[in-house]
Order: sequence, then structure tokens, then C-alpha cells
Amino acid sequence: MISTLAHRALERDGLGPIRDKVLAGERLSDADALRLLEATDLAAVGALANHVREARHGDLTFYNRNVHLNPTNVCVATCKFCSFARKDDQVASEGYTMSLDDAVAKVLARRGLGITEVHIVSGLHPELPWDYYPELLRRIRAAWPELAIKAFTAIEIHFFAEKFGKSYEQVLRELHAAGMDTMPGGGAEIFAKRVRRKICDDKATAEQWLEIHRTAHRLGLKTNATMLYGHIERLDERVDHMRLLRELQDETGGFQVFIPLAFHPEHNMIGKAFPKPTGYDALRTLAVARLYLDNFDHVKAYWVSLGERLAQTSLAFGVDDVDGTVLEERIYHMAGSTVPQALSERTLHDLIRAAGRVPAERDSLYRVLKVHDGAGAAATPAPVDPPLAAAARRV
Ligand code: V47
Repeated sequence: MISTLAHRALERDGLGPIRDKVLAGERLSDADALRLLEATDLAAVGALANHVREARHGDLTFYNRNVHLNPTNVCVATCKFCSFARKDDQVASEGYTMSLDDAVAKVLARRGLGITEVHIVSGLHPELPWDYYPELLRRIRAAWPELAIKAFTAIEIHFFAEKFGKSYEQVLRELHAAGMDTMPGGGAEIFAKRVRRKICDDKATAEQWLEIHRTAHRLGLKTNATMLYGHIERLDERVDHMRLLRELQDETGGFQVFIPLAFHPEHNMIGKAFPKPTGYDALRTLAVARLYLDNFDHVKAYWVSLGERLAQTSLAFGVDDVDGTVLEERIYHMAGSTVPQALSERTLHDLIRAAGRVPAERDSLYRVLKVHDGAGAAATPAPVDPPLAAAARRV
């Protein structure tokens, strides 16, 4: 339901025709998306996005119990926004590369915590051999068969293909056979050439990123998609980015979720010129994504990138997924993030419930594992997860 006040605000902002399209279930044009990104009445745009969100998912808000693993921060790429990577003379003092034994042990140490997914993203290491990557997956799979493995961005897949003389399909087939279940959406940044040339000119191009996801979808792998916003990109370049994703999704249906990532400015080459995107910008971007990407089931507010409070608020602006426990995050913390490095399941429940929504634990393919609905909550407290809560406090 959209309130009369929101209807009036939309009319006042000249957004009546877009509202009518949304209510009729019609696809928005690029011009509509741009118009919404420029709209001043955030609450009215949010009300529209909320309408779509509730029609798709009601009050359900998805999260999962996941751990992150970044096996190395050594990286040959020179992305100007990145605070995580180390190269050349920094490697000796600040670089790290986990041995296979250490990487696997780090994941297995979380075994008692009810974790269902490991999210693996690495730097583009100039010396590690090909076998390091499938062997890492094989060992995790062998030791913990029921753990879902979400691994390697399209940027890494492109790097492996070039470095080891394999096609995208070969790389993906070998990693899939070794245990990779799904792919994260990182490395998409902004697809526009003008932007990529300035912020990440020595890694996979937009066409290559899209081709890798297309290939993964053809092989039956589900993948995610991101957009890094709030730096040098223009609003029309955000729309262009989402259009390319919407087109590929029309073709393959293989994307599970869209994740706008708010730029974090500290300790990287462009941070000084661009402050962190405002809360207003973040909420409007999420809302417009929900309205424009009509063929994506889910829109995620990655709480690490937004902060817990803004991620919680976004649940009224089209968002239905907040990522997960994320034990233990490095990429954003190197870029100045001050949020915790993990959240307990109990905290996620509290955040979601306080926004009037219902927590639904999902697996890596968005199958619901358990709905923690309010009825049980009054009588039985949300399942406190003491080991995870303790681990979240420790990191
Ligand atoms: O590709 C790097 C971004 C991404 C900064 O698929 C930065 O479920 C902001 O893709 N400020 C990696 N962003 C993280 C990622 C991700 C995260 C959570 C869930 C999923 C998923 C994917 O982080 C990079 C880049 O776009 N990034 N540096 C920075 N300073």
C-alpha cells in the first residue's frame, strides 16, 4: 500500500507516471530510473520501492550465517578505490598469503558456529600456482561437505584464465568440480568505460565481467552482482550499469541478488576527493535498484558497507536482504569501516525485528532454512547463538 501522502509527494515531484507504471507492473525505462535517482522526495521513492518489496517478499528479510576468507591481500591490480590490496614494496611489510593449511584451518575453526557458507575473495597474486585455488576448495569441501562455497569474483576468474592459459569455461568448470557452488558479485564497480579507465584500468573489462557471469550461468552456477557507487561515477552511469545487468538477467536468469556497495574513502588513492556517500544517496540508490531491476529477486544492503543502522532503515526502502554474520570482514575495515567485523545471529534478528520485519535465515541459493516469525519470538527469545555471539565480540 502506498499512502495518500506518498501519492501526493510523487505527483508533486512529477513522478506520477512512474508510479503508475510501477503499480501496473510495467518495466521502468532508463530515463525513469535516472529521474528517480534525481528525485528529491526520498520518502516517496522509498514508498514505491517498499511496495514492490512487500509484493515480492512480504515482511521476510533474508540473512545467512557466513564467514569470509581472504586468502591473500597481495594483488597486481591497481584499483584506485581499494584499501585492501598490497603490492611491490608493500608486500614484505604488509602483505600476507595464507598457506593452504592455514586457509582451510581458518574456515574449519568456525565449524561449531552453525555457519552455512564461506565467501572467498582474494587478491590477484602474481606467484601462486593454479592448483592453489581448486585445492583450497577441494580441501574445504572434503573437510566440511555441507558448507556452501561462494568463491572468486569475475575479476579473479579473468586473471586465472589469462595467467594459466585457460578459457573462462575451463576455469569455472574446474573450480565448480572442486567445490565452488556460487560466485560473489564483486569487481563489477561501474561498467562505464570512462569510469573504469580512471579507477580500475588494469583488470577485467565490463564486457569480460559480464561474459564470465554469462558463462557461469550457462554452466548452472548462480551468481551475484554488485555496483560500487559514490565516487567519480555520474547518475546516468549507475543506470547504464544496472541496464547491462538487467539485460543479462533477461538472457540467463542466473543472478540471485543485486548489491549496491557504498564507496569507503579511507586509505586509498581517490578517497580524499570523495567523501562517503550520504545516507540519502544510499537509500535512494537501493530504492531505485529495487524499482528498475524488475527481474532480480533480491536487493541486498550489505551492512558492512552501509553500517547496521542504515542497512536496517533500508528495509523500508526496497531491501529484503542484509547479507549475514560475515565473520570476519577485511576489505571494508581496511577502508575505514567502523562497524563490527561480524554480527551475531541474535543481533541480526534484533535489527530486522526492530524494523517491523521478519528474519528468514536462507542458504546460499536463497532457499529459506528457517523463518523466525514474531509469533514465536515473544514466548521464545530469538535463538541466541552463544558461540557466534562470542566470536563476533572477539574479532
Ligand atoms: O569488488 C573495494 C568493493 C567489493 C572498496 O556477492 C569497496 O554476496 C567500497 O563484492 N569502498 C568486494 N567498496 C566485496 C563484494 C561483496 C561483498 C559482500 C557480499 C558480496 C556478495 C560481494 O568491494 C569489490 C569492490 O567493489 N570495494 N574497496 C572501498 N574502498
